[in-house]
Amino acid sequence: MLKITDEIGVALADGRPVVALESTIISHGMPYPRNVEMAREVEAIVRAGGAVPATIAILDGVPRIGLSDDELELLGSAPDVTKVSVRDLPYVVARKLHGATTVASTMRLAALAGIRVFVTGGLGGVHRGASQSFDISADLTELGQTSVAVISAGVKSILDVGLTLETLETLGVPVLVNGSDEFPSFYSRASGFASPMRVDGPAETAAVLAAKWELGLQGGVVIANPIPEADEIPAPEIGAIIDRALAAADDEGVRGKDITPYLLARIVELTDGASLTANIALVKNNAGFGAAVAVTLAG
Ligand code: PSU
Ligand code: MN
Repeated sequence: MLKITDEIGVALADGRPVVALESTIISHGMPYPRNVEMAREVEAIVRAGGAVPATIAILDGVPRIGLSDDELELLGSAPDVTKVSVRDLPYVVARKLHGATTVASTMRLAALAGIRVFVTGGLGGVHRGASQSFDISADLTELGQTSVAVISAGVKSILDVGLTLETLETLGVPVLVNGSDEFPSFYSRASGFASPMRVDGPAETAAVLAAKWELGLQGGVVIANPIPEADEIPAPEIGAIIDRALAAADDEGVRGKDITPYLLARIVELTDGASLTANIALVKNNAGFGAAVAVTLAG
């Protein structure tokens, strides 16, 4: 039921490095047209790093591994693209809809295709106030069971960073931080939480992935790659904005799967676009690192 491009199919058959990329970040994470520019740039960075990019989405109900430029444009601009987590996959396939895949569903489709390294911007996690709302992203359950490594810039403080790290521990998911003793919070390098496990560079990272999977341990690995210093928004500054965005979401009664896209768009507005610039910079940074991890793992 998967449609894999010839280029990716051949690379996988030859054991060459392939890097999965998600599409919710394109359709629901950033405004048009910068979302499409970002998607193309990230693919180019993965290629320059010696790996084949595999952007994953669902088009007309068909799960697709690898997209053309026109298809990226469609995902970034069409109004009728559903945000698809794992629970949404069967409905979108049966109804032949367009779907943008989250971290959870991208991991699952990547694993079905045989791809082990996946680059994105931010992970879903335990939302603030989850003790009342029960809002915990399916990204975490997927990390507990599907053997794909996910490179992100950590967890944004629209989430409860501490509870997200606790949940990942419960699920048996290693959380590595590249080159830092502190777990990063997406827009900034600081979060107030120590790195659960520190690695320095792609070789040390790939060694942990190989060890996990050679031990027969099922499930994913979180690799947090802090935003470069030059691009970061200091934690107190973005923290105040996030609090305002959360209050606005509350006032408007935004809930469930709409909450993350709503908050991201609101934060872009409240920062006059500075959060979007930081978001794009960190995804590009992750693409270079992810390609290096995939190349090391394949070699
Ligand atoms: N964080 C971002 N940008 C995003 C997302 C999270 O900075 O685009 C998306 C990812 O696709 C992630 C999803 O998997 O939101 C989580 O949504 P939910 O909490 O509904 O599972
Ligand atoms: Mn949720």
